[in-house]
Formats: sequence, C-alpha cells, structure tokens
Amino acid sequence: MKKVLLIAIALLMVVGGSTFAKDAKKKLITVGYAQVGAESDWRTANTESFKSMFTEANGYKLIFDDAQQKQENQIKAIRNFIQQDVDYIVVAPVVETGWETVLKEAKDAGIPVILSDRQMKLSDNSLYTAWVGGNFLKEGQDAVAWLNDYVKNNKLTNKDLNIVILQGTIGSSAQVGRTQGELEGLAKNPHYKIMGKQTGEFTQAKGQEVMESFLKANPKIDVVFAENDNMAFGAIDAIKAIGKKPGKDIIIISFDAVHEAFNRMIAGEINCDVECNPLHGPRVAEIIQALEAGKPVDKIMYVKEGTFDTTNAKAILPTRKY
Ligand code: GZL
Repeated sequence: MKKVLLIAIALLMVVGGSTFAKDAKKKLITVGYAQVGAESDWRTANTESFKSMFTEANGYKLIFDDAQQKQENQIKAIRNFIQQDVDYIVVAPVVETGWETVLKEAKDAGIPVILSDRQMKLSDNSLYTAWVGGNFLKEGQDAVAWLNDYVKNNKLTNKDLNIVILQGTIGSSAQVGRTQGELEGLAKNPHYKIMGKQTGEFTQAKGQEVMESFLKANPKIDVVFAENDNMAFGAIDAIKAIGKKPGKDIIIISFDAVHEAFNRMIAGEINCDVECNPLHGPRVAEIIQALEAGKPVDKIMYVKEGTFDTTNAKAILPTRKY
C-alpha cells in the first residue's frame, strides 16, 4: 500500500511540477502599448522606457505599436490588443477626443486601459483606470513665468516684444495645456504681442518650415515659444539661415528638456526649457503591479517637472536620465 502511495505522490509531483513550470512560463503579463509615433526625441525616450521596463525578465510580454501619429492606427492597435486578449492596454493618445467607442470595446472585453503621457476627453471616466503624465497647463504657465523674470532681469519691462508660438499637434493635451498656459500668461502683459501661432506637429522639419514662414511674415520677432524641443531645433535652423543668432537676437523658450536641448542651452541657442518627463515605463509598471495585487491606484498621477535655462544647464546635464 505504502509503495502505491509513494508512486502516486511521485506522479503528482512530476505532473504538478511540469504544470507549475508551464504555469510559471504562462505567468507573463501581456501589455499592449499603443504609442503615438516616433516624432521626437521625447517620444524615443518614452518608447525606450517602456521597452526596457516591459521585458520577459521583468515578467511581461510587450506588444508595441507605433501609430505614426495617426489616431486611426492607434484605434486599430487597441482593437488588435483586444483580439489578442492582452491583460492590459496602455495608450498615449495622439489627440484628446474620439476614443469612447474603442474604449467601450476594451471595457466590454474586461481589459483595463491605462493612459500614459497625453490625456483623453471622455464622457465616462470609468473607461480608463489611471493616467500618468506631465501637467501641460503648468508647463505653459512656467514658460511665461520664466519670460517675465527674463524681461525684469534684462530691463525690458517697457519694451514691446513680438512673440510667435510653434504649437504641438493640435488637439493633443500637450498642445492644449501648453498653449492655454502660454496665452493666459502672455495676455497679462500688454507689451507681449502675439504675432502668430501655428502647429509644427512636434517635428523638427515642420517646426523649421513654420518658423521660416513666421520670419518671412514678421520682420521683427523677439521671442519663440516652441512646444517641444524638436520644433525648437527646427526654429534655430531657420533663424540661423537668415543670419540671426538664436538665443540672442531671438529668445527661444522650449518644452521637454531632452538631452540635446541641454546642449543647445549650454551653447546659448535655447534660453529656457520646461521639462516634460518621458520616463513613464516604470510608472505604468507600478500601476499594473498594484492592480495585479488588487490594490487601488490614483486616477491621475502628475510627474515631477522642472524648468531649466542657460544659467543651470551645464551643471544639471550630467544628472539627466534622457
Ligand atoms: C508630452 C508629449 C509630447 C512632447 C513631444 O507629454 O506628448 O509629444 O512634448 C512629443 O516632444 O512629441
């Protein structure tokens, strides 16, 4: 009898063990990430932070989709993730509207949706579980606050300043918030004259093109707000092409604070850069781990962000992570 029992236990261990091993392999959490595109240095850093976080070694299977800045591609990717019955869907929504239908499909499929980077405007906020990203309105306000200080410190308070704005992708929450913060802040000073605002789609090429048109239409531009660094790089090229000095003849205030932008501040070509931290991979992983453990998560999580300029860029550059 004892022998039979021993054989049964040994059998159970073998079957159990192999199931356990199979189970252990099956325990990967599948995450579908619908990324905006690859339009900027910021986006590259953001993608890298997801790809280095959501690895098999960390217990994940990442299905990554680059939508090339097209909402219809992101919607297709989300439907594809639903088809594959992933455990979590992460979206960096290229624009704020047009998501209700596909998010309802994810909800009906019982798949939690986490928003990262940009936000969505929804009539039913239960359609997503949590959002983590930058405070775009504050970023715009901080950019104007820096200009106000610059004007005071350089005895320009009674001088009219002609200002142009290179906006991000129209309707993206980064553009909506930054532009709102800029316009509300600039409206408080009658010496700030907004000569034009136009989207450069967050890309260097389009930013240069729009800046060229601003320079042709306005003989005197004093300040450029570029709603991301890649458009600032394009604006710098356009300004140099007409023999003017970026950062001296024309003040450049940018957003993102990527590595190359620090080099430009050190070179004096960008005067101020308002940070928008892209390293959301670990933050989204924290949210997923909390959900896996059945713990509550905050609906809205703003990341810490700073403002840098030519006075501190050199000292801070070695500490930068992107
Ligand atoms: C901001 C992000 C923006 C960056 C751009 O969170 O959505 O998109 O500012 C990027 O560089 O293209």
